Amino acid sequence: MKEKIIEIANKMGIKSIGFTNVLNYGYLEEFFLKRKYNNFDNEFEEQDLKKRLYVNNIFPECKSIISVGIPYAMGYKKPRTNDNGLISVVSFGEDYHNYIKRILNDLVIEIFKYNKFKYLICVDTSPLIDREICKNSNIGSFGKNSLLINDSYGSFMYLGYILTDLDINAENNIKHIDICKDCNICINVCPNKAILDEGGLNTKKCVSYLTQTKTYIPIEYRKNMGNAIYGCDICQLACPKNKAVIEMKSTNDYSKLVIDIRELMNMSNSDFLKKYGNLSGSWRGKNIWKRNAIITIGNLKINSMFDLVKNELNNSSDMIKIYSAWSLMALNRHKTTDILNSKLKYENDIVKGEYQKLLMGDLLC
Ligand code: B12
Repeated sequence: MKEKIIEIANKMGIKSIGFTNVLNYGYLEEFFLKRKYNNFDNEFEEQDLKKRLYVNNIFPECKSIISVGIPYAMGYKKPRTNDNGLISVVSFGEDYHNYIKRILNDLVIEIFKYNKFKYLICVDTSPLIDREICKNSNIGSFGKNSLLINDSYGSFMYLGYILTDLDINAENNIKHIDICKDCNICINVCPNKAILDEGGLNTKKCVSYLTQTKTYIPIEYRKNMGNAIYGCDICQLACPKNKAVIEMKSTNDYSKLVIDIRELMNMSNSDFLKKYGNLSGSWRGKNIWKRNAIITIGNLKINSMFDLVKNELNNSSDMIKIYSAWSLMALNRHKTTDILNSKLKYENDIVKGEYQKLLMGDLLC
């Protein structure tokens, strides 16, 4: 069955395919508890460890897993822009959740011609640990930046897998192979120092996380977000294992990753959905992109947008007000001091507290 599935997948153009029978990930429990204790985890992860570590809690009939790595970012060069935002190449083109699910669905249909089975397709949104499952399926090895990397695609591969009730005898590649050795490039380039010296991530510092979270972004992290509107590619672009992929020839127009922030600032929710709703990076909604645009304006010192941001001090959202005040301070401290002082008496305690912090000079930008 295994050889037949590989043959079918290769015929469909899927080159990175592997299998595992490991269904019990209890061996990771200590690692997860330590991460939580160190506050390195985040709100995007399933909190119930039983759902994350035991595949049969998600799909009781599961006996084996068919995993794939699907490449992206071929020929990717970060588009240059001095006065606009940028979204990550992970969000280029069709939402990868739909794209990978379709590929896996087509694979199931093809395998069904030989053998019917029960299955569940997972891409990103399952509580299971995609990278551990795919590592065990021999799709790749972990880099220090915590990404799964292989020789064909570097780390620029989306991961997906099919939980099945098939009896497949897999190799189960549980061991960690150190592919980075003395290389520390990703650790050194990460603007927020989110990558730990020993490998792995303090996810709460990762720029990708900061662009997606709805929680408060500490002032000292904002500067390092640069012009990121969604996601971050810095550790991957610097990784030597990705050199071949980004040097490949491609007709993809990556300038589509540049986001017009002036337009974004004034967009309605429905216009946002029309323009960006089909991108994987739009899942957090317009206001989070808008918050990131406001941070970008401060970081890129786009003085021509001062009045545009100033208007946002009248926004009904505390979040938008707080970041606007910070951005205005970054643009023009003198002018903003007067503006914020005049607003203090109208604001609630949370917003007032933030304005006062900025007025006291607690501004690391
Ligand atoms: C929450 C989440 C995030 C969070 C947290 C990421 C994190 N590192 O924990 C944030 C928002 C920061 C994020 C960012 C990104 N994400 Co994300 N994310 C997820 C999600 C939904 C869960 C991850 C999770 O469970 N984390 C908990 C930790 C413990 O698991 P882990 O990160 O996979 O860690 C494993 C290994 O990396 C390794 N490991 C971790 N630390 C260490 C330390 C050492 C010393 C060693 C040896 C190993 C090791 O062991 C862990 C257990 O197997 C997964 C999908 C899923 N369901 O798994 C996608 C997923 C991990 N994300 C993905 C992508 C593409 C990204 C971004 C590149 C997007 C972008 N351009 O902005 C960045 C990359 C950031 C980075 N350097 O990891 C892909 C990764 C593909 C790949 N080739 O690895 C996934 C698998 C989605 C998918 N199906 O394609 N993501």
